Amino acid sequence: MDDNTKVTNHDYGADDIQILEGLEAVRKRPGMYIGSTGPSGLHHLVYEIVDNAIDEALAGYCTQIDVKILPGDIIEVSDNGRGIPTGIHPKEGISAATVVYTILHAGGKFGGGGYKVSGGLHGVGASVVNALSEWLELEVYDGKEVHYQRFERGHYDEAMKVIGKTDKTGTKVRFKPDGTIFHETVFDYGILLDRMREQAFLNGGLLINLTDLRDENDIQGESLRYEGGIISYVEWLQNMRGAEKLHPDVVYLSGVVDDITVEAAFQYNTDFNSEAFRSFANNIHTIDGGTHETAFKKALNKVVNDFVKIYQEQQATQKKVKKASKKKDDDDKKEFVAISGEAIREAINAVISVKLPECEFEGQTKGKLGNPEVAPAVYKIVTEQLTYYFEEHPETTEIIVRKAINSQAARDAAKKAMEAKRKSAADGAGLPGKLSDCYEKDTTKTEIYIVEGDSAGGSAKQGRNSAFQAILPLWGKMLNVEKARADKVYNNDKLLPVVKALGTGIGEDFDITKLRYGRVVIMADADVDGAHIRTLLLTFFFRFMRPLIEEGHVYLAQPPLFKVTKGKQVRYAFSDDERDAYISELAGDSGAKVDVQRYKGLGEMDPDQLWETTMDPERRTMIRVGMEDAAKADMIFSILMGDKVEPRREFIETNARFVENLDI
Ligand code: 28G
Repeated sequence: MDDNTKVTNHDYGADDIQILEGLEAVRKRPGMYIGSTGPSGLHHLVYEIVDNAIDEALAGYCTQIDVKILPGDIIEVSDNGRGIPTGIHPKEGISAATVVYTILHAGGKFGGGGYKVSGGLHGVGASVVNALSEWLELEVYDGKEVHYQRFERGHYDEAMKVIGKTDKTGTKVRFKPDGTIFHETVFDYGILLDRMREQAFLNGGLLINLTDLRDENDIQGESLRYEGGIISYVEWLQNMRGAEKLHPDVVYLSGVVDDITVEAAFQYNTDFNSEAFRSFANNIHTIDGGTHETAFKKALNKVVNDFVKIYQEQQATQKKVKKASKKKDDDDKKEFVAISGEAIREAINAVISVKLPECEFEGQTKGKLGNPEVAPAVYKIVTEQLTYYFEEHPETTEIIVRKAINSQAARDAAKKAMEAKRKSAADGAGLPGKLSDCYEKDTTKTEIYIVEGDSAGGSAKQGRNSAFQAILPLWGKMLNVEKARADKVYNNDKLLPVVKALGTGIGEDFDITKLRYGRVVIMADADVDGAHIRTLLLTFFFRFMRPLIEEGHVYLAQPPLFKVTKGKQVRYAFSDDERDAYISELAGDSGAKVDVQRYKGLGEMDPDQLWETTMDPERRTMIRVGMEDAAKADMIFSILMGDKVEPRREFIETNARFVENLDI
């Protein structure tokens, strides 16, 4: 005890200075460590702590994690693992647990040849969370005693001390995020629930309890444990999407090559154009895929094609037997044409999870796994295991093989129809008739506004700067791409103008170098129909023109919701709060009459207003659509357009935030 008090009383030695510098660095540039100081960064704090508990579960010592949101938006996380070691750290001369919570980069690779597997900051998480918390309390249960230490903004006055006896083991952490760092310190139950559920799926068998105790009259919670791991994940996703299964069982493949553990699970459904992959590396969601996802697709391609070939040969032999007497053998020997990857993946729902000693993440948002050594490992395991699975399950195999053949046939038919259309001059092969094009050709300058409705299209057309802004009006409800076969999507009269105007083609023919506009802006009303069109277009881009989103070409225009006027003074408001602020600003002390107009739709704005508020690059705000947004739209689309009522109801209940934000 006295030994520990050496570091108290601000008698700092060299190591303590290192501590202080580390914590200061985190507080100075929180974004470097947690991405942002907005809601995403705030929730990240919880993930960091939970990840440490998950590591303890992966080490085989923890079976249960409890996460509580306490009144005042204080987070409490506890696990039943071994408890962070509390003994004096030989190098630092303070408790090992204190080291973990105060020294940046403490943790990292856990000793004993193991490795940090779960997401986050590779073990630097605890000290980062501590530095960014107004206060944090740590309790360690070692089977005999309860050890306790309190920190404020990462600093402590008192060393770790014993505060009681216990026969349990584990770790408990309570913290209050620092309100001077985070813009907003209110946690979103739905966001935490999504993350905890994902982690419960990825760590099959682990029990995670999430409870929101903020409102004593409305306590909510969820107990998450999935014995089936990622198999359960696929089942849950299929159910959420309201998909009808094409075959009864989820296909599950797993194996270990060198230090790389690979797990994959998938199932097909009866929809069209609804390929969905979720991939993870060390429990971190790789939203942009990477080497594991690419290798999985390649392996799936190979094995399904192998079995398509066998199936077609069988069919041919059966035919031959029937007409054996009539024809000579080699008459109808057909060349085998491989099924395309897109056709093979149509309507698949897959989860891929790999675990490896050290992940490298690439891309702008670090959402893509880069490790090259993962590809051969995934390819080997998936080809071997899937071949074996198909041999063992002939009925499922035949269903999948026939679906692949049918998907390819639909695509071929669609292509033919498209080409025929292209050739027929009457159809106006070039640009769509409704497009008001711009003069500029340089795509670093050009933009196209896809506008909902004819009247809004008219205003946009008059208000735009025709040098670099093109307008394409769309109207009415659009095709449900999920329920429509490929050939219908290719030829749909609502989407075809979009495809033609962008110039890139879609699906396998997509060619970004042909893109005619650098920015593709969706401009829809801030109401339910607008949200519908927005979701649908994003889903369409996500599924058929994905690089458009990946490379950041897609934007959402932000038209104002209110116009606040007093005499000649005009303000445009984009939210209720902003409206109220302008009302008081303009009313001033005089309390003079202020006029408030609510825009029900873009069509109510005259061309000048639309230009000023929404289209003028100098004054507008636009949201660039990221892969995460598009993937979310895709999921929302599936749920809201699906046939099943139950997932829709559940979705709307637990995801009020999306429904609010997206106005669906
Ligand atoms: C409740 C909130 C989050 C944790 C453990 C258990 C151990 C541990 C954690 O060790 C590595 C080793 C010593 C510094 C390991 C216990 C080996 C033996 C552990 C958690 C680095 C950290 N016994 N449980 N860390 N040490 N749970 N839950 O954080 O040198 S973190």
